[in-house]
Amino acid sequence: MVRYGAQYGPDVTFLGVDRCDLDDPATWAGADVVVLGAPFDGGTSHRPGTRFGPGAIRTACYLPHDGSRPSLALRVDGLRDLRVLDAGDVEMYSGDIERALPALEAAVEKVVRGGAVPLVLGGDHSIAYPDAKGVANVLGAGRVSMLHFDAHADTGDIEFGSLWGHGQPMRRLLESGAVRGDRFLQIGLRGYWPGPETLDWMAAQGMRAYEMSEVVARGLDACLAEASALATDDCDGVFLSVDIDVVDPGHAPGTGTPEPGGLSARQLLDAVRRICLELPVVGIDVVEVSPPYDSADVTALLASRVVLEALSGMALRRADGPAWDPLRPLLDGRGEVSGGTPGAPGAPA
Ligand SMILES: [Mn+2]
Repeated sequence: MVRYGAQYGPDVTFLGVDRCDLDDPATWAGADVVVLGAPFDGGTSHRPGTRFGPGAIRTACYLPHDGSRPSLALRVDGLRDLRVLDAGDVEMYSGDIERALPALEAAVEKVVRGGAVPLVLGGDHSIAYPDAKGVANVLGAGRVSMLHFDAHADTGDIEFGSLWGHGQPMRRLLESGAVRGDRFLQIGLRGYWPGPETLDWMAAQGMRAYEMSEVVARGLDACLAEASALATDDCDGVFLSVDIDVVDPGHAPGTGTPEPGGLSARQLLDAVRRICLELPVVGIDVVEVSPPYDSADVTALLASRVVLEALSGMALRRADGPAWDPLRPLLDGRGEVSGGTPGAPGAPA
């Protein structure tokens, strides 16, 4: 197979890291993290454009695209201390969500089976379903908790007559059994959606939302400490899903459904760094960057730095601890770390 590359625009990698081809196991043997682009906005309910997110996040940086980013704060190089490869985009035609999401799920599952952490660049938030489901397909239903940064709960049931869209992935994940309701932690919710019926459903699942009002009252650090303890209680790993609209539109204007009153860019970067440093993160997605609505690349740059803080945190976690590897010990015969043929694609979403 030939590497698919980019669905839109040039086939560039995240800040110049080496490329790989998921269909050629030799090209990603030994990878710690595999970047996947999910250039999909067919699940968008309002302003589209996130199909251009992966390309913007890969390239938004004024420094050389040389596959190296030494962190001033942590004194590690997330792109070099870890083996980070970019597998290009998964082909996801916006007009066919029921084909696009399973294609992504199969790619994520393949990455996990190979012993690498999938880092998915969205794309609208509908991709969180295949992302977390693809991880759970390997590590086990209910064994991975969710830390979800967002202005929105994304727990809608049927929207515009469809079960699939960017307002519903979290409900579908719970219904599928991939993630337990009582290990589903949401941070940054605010505004005027969803309504009471959906909030009641969320409460009945045991979901815990740290709304912005609580974050402001208690402080983000206290909320994160509590959420982290829950996320690691009787779960083997953590999936981190970052909707860039958790950040205030003043710091992240390039997104489809902006909601005033969010986190600062600084708060999100610190939170992502801390989570990836302290917790066994086994999958990440960064979603809802919509370049057509961005201004001066502010939002794409922030997403780039979210990715780098995640990788820097993981790199320091490994440097600090003998048992860093978040994934390989969990595979327990379910993976094919030794470089064999990656497993069969997951069931259709
Ligand atoms: Mn959102």
